[in-house]
Amino acid sequence: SSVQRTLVLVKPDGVARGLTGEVLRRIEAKGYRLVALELRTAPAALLEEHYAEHAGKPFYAPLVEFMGSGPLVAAVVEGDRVIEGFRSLAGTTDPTTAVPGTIRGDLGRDWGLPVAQNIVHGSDSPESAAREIGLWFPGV
Ligand code: DAT
Ligand code: MG
Repeated sequence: SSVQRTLVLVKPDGVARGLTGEVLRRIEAKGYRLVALELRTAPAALLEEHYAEHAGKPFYAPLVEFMGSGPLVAAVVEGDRVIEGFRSLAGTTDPTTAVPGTIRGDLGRDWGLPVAQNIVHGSDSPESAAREIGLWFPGV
């Protein structure tokens, strides 16, 4: 079977703008299932680990700071090819050029470098999903 799990984050900008429900609505409307869901303010150590692949890049420190700037919503989402499928729902990284119809394309605003604000995170591969779910939801 091609049922997978992915880690989704509604980032602090999405939560602050009241878009949590809209993001979850799109996930559920697509037919994906929520397996775990939690509102929390993430400590820097968790965020540094989550974004370890970007350590050393110019946007790394501002990204970690932004992600810890307020509550976010962390979720484990399950479904057929959901890793690829949620990335498709989310749209590309830059909200200005993300295709309309996607979360970032419809709802994202230009992020004003160096602080990146594009509403959602989704794991980018089965290996990332396993690693990230282990970090955010050790019991799941
Ligand atoms: P994605 O979130 O689409 O997987 P990513 O993993 O390459 O993108 O980067 C993680 C986050 O870092 C991304 O959501 C926004 C921010 N970011 C990425 N590239 C950036 C850049 N060139 N300038 C500013 N922020 C950036
Ligand atoms: Mg990524």
